[in-house]
Amino acid sequence: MEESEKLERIIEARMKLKARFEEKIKLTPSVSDDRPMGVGKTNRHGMPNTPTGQTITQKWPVLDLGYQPDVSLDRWRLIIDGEVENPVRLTWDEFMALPQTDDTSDFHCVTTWSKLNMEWKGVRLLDLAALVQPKETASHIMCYGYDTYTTNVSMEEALKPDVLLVHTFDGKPLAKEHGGPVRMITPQLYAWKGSKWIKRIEFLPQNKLGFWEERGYSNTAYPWRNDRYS
Ligand SMILES: Nc1nc2c(c(=O)[nH]1)N[C@H]1C(S)=C(S)[C@@H](COP(=O)(O)O)O[C@H]1N2
Ligand SMILES: [Mo]
Repeated sequence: MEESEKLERIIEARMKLKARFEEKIKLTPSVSDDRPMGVGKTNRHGMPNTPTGQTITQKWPVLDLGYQPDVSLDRWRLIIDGEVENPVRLTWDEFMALPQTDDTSDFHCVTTWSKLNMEWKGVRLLDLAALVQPKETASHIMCYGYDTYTTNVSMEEALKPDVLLVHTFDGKPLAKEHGGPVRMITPQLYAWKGSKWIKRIEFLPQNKLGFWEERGYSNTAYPWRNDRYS
């Protein structure tokens, strides 16, 4: 298939997915709550920039399972499978040939630090979904990291336009300690929902708990509801 034709297909599938999840996305807490818990100026999503219980930091702390996998670009692969019409196993070059998005967003860690206005570049989860075409039965994704980490996200959260698989932060390749070469970010959920060193995204027909979710952290992780634990 021609590159231009491939892109057109992704754009068409993206529009369809957006329409399919539009109503559900509107009903998510970080879009619909009219009394969000938090303080500070209104952020780009209409929420107070500092969710309740959070403190702004300028530094960027590192959290991991005690192991930072080393993934070279030639060995890097991204598998997207499960409840999809068109499973893929992308190489680095194939990933970088997908539509690229620049976005500025905030990062809220459940351990109470938030870092604001982070400048990212990467591929929207929405565009990856458009590529693989989730079946009607898909309701959640499970993300897997090269370090064995897992975390689950509902489709209506995952398909928001600021959920990205990022490879660039502040104009530079994402550092290994922060999940480089590629990690996911979830600005409207606590940051543990974004897998560092992401390796696989599995579309699921029902919810399933990830690493922290199985250990007492919230399934849903809404910062403006102080939704930290289950
Ligand atoms: N693969 C993987 N992803 C992960 C983690 C991890 O241990 N492994 N930790 C999570 C947690 S708890 C947080 S707060 C953020 C931290 O990202 P940072 O280390 O870049 O600040 O990554 C999340 N993603
Ligand atoms: Mo965290």
